[in-house]
Amino acid sequence: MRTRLLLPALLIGLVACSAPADGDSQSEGSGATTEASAAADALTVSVMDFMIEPAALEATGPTVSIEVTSDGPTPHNLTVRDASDEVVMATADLRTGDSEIITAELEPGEYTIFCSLGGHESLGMTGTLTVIAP
Ligand SMILES: [Cu+2]
Repeated sequence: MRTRLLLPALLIGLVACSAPADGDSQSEGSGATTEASAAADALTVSVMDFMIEPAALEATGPTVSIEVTSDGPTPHNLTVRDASDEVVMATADLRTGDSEIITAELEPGEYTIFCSLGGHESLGMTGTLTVIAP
C-alpha cells in the first residue's frame, strides 16, 4: 500500500526537478541576421578654392550619400546635376569647416558635381559622379 503512494510522489518530484534543468536552450533560434543596408557608407568630399577633392566620385545606387566638408577660406557648396542639367541634390553654402551630408536616390549613370556659386564651376570646382547599378 505504501509503495503505491510513493511512486506517484517520486514521479512528480522527478518532473519538477528536471523541468528547469532541461531549460529552453533551443529557443535562441537563428533570427540574428541583421545585415546593415548598403546605404550606410557616405562618400567624403572636400570643397575649397577652387576645386572639389576628389573630383571623380563613384557610388553604388540607388541611394547615394555624400558628406561634404568646406575646406576653403570662402563658402562653397556641392551640387549634383544629371545628364539633362537637372539638379538632383545640393548642399547649402558651407563656410570653412562646415559639413553637410546629402542623400538622394539616383539612377545609374553619369552626373556632374560642381559648386553653384557664381563662377566657381569655371574656376575648377567641377567633377563627376558615376552611379553604378547595385
Ligand atoms: Cu564654390
